[in-house]
Amino acid sequence: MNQLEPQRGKAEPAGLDVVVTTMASDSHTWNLVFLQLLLEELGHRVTNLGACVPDELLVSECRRIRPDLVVLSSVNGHGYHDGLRVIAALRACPELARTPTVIGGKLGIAGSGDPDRQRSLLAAGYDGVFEEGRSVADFRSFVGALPPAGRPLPTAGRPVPTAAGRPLPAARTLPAATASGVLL
Ligand code: B12
Repeated sequence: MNQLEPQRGKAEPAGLDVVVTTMASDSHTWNLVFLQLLLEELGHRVTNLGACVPDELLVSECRRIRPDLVVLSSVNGHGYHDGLRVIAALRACPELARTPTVIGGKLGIAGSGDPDRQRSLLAAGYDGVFEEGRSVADFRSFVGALPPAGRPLPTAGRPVPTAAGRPLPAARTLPAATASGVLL
């Protein structure tokens, strides 16, 4: 192998370009390392934005990279509120309005699996919410069902929930995640 060639682990040409990040308030990093390793092991290319990412930087990096998937992780208990703010900013960008975007971790301070919390995150524009428990298995299934990089999302299937006031992207469909990954 040419030593100057970029090293991409087990990434395959058909693998997805994924942005992994947390949000402005959260300084935890091992969750991000875990997600990066998991996605790379699945053959995807990961840009890990690291901890305490300001909203403006998160949005500008996603606009620059134009990823196939954005994965937000938060464990400090502010994830729900940070997540609502960030998804509004991402979905407000026309080029990110259809990008599959999920959130997961410990999103509140009263344990995981609050169905109201998951519902409102989905309604705000997330395509999947993965809170602890079986979340990693469900997340793997979700990622595995996404179309390969460069292929358009399928036109048949489940429409993505949208935030009030956010236009429904044309023919926008995604794989239905299961259990904690909920697309209701
Ligand atoms: C290490 C640690 C820290 C370190 C972080 C160092 C670092 N470089 O990361 C330090 C000391 C800095 C820290 C600070 C704080 N921490 Co802290 N910290 C922890 C601790 C002990 C371990 C976290 C860890 O690294 N786990 C290892 C990783 C691999 O696991 P994980 O983060 O849980 O992620 C897993 C899942 O959640 C899931 N996951 C996560 N994200 C996503 C996303 C998707 C899409 C999917 C599918 C899955 C997924 O996958 C991972 C693997 O299973 C936890 C307690 C615990 N045992 O979890 C508390 C904990 C996360 N911290 C907590 C708190 C409150 C804080 C502070 C607010 C404390 C304070 N008052 O200052 C600050 C936060 C500061 C901030 N601005 O964010 C709370 C959060 C409470 C909550 N959510 O209910 C916890 C849970 C401790 C507790 N029981 O109260 N912390």
